[in-house]
Amino acid sequence: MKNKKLVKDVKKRFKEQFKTKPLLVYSPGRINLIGEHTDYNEGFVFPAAINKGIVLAIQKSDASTSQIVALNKEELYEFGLDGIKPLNDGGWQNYILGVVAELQKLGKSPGNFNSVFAGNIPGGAGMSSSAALENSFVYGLNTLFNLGLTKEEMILVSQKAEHNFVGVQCGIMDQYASMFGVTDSALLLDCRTVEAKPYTIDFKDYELMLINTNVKHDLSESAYNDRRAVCENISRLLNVAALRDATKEDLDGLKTEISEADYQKALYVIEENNRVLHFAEVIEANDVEILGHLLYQSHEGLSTQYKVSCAELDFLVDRARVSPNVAGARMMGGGFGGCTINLVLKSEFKTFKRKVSKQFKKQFGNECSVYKVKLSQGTHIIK
Ligand code: GAF
Repeated sequence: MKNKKLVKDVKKRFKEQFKTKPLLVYSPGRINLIGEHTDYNEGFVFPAAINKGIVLAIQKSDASTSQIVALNKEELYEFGLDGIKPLNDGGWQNYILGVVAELQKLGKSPGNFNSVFAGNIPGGAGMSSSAALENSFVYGLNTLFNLGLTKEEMILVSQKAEHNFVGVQCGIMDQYASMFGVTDSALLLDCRTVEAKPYTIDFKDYELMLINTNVKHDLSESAYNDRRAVCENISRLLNVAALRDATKEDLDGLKTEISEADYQKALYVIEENNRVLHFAEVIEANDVEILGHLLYQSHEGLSTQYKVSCAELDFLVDRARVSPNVAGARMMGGGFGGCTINLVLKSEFKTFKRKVSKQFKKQFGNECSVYKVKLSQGTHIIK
């Protein structure tokens, strides 16, 4: 669904349900050019906000409870502001409850509110619908109740909501990209200083293609937290603040103390950090061959060293590798499903799309989805 229609539908539903005029917030999903699983190692990432997102309509309420309508699911949830706890069976509610509870912890309690939200980010695609949802609520509540939080503070609220109410010990990449996105640009983000440099993206004869496997394997949350724990453990053994500070030589010194599997995971992180910085150097010269090569290397590391890929993602990257029309490809996001990101020759976009879709269907029996995205502005009020 197009963003304009999304705004129209959310506005209409809010009016029907709550009979007042809302504040409207748009918060986008994100892609990531390169730099996967480096954010929680205080390393570098290269994400961009996209033209798919969440639209939130929100207004203060005098009632003793707050109401949220999730328009895509046609679900209404009502809750009180006291003693907020995560729901046991998970679901979208926890992202929002988490945001409200984390605001309360900061002493920035909002009052009751009514809200309607809907989105067009495909779920489980690794395009951060969760960060978009968190950011839309923290931004909306901050504006509505004059809580005085900066954008930097708001993304920390979103991240904590995810840690404490959803149970994923995520880094800061998704919330940052969704909040601070710049039109036509990707952000080289240093996850230690939480400062970013925008790069205008124009791959000339090439463009980005996302291919969604439409699968999300169960492992994703526990495996994510496990990977983070491995990295933190190795940092402790190396006596550094984070793997960002380690070199391959440091790691080699630990070889007898850690398993080969953990060694490879940490090595992946060190190498991926270097790849992001290399990518940023090459992007200005638009040397598509090197950029593509770095994407393939990133995937290889994610698949064979960090072990967060899956058969569907590997298949898509392999198909890209043998196509003369694709410069590079890799899995994107946390892994175990979701999308690959591909650098495809513009003139051959349709041909590759047709071919890869057919091959995927033949191999796995289900359809993959192909998207083109525009790099867009971050979270903002819709006037
Ligand atoms: C998920 C997380 F939320 C991010 O913080 C990041 O770690 C990513 O996986 C992997 O790069 O999207």
